[in-house]
Amino acid sequence: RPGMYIGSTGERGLHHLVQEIVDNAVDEAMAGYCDTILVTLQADGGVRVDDNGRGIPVEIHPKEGVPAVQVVFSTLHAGGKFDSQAYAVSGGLHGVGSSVVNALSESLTVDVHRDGGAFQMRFERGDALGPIERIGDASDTGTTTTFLPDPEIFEEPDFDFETLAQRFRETAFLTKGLHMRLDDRRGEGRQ
Ligand code: TSJ
Repeated sequence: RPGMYIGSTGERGLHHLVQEIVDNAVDEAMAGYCDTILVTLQADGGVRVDDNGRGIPVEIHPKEGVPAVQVVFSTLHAGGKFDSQAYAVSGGLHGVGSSVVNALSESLTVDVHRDGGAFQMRFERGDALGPIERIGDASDTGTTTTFLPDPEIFEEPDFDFETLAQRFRETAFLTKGLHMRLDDRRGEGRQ
């Protein structure tokens, strides 16, 4: 019942998906570890969100027994709050919806750069395609989430640039030192 979590499966619900993901990066900015968030509307209809924060921890979560990043994307109501100490700053209800976005996405990929490594985990309709993998080295840190909203759930899968841009202007205005950018790559060639 998607509407229970995102309100609707119409245009508002679709835009809500982006905000649920972006809120996690904003939390990282509010904690003082991230100053740039880039959102890209991709040619294939998907959305990519990049931040330059610390990267979601990839080590085994002590309570759950799986990598923290997997908890974030697979557990209802688990967001960036698995370390309540680190997240005392933002509070509120931000960042609890990543698993909802995952379940409502035909595909979702999370890329994490931290501890010198590039890590990746992929999902389809919320199901992990495999364990998190180290796919290379990285000298930077950050988190990237790329997702394609499920066309079987969202009948109108088109994002409105201005709706997103206006929301990001407000978020950037309210978050000291945070830069947000929205790129529209739709219509750039074939998929
Ligand atoms: F970028 C993004 F929007 F796609 C996205 C960023 C999506 C999600 C679901 C999460 C994040 C995200 C989470 N960016 N940064 C973080 N940070 C953490 O999760 C984090 C990092 C380090 C530590 C630590 O204690 O070392 C703790 C946390 C919670």
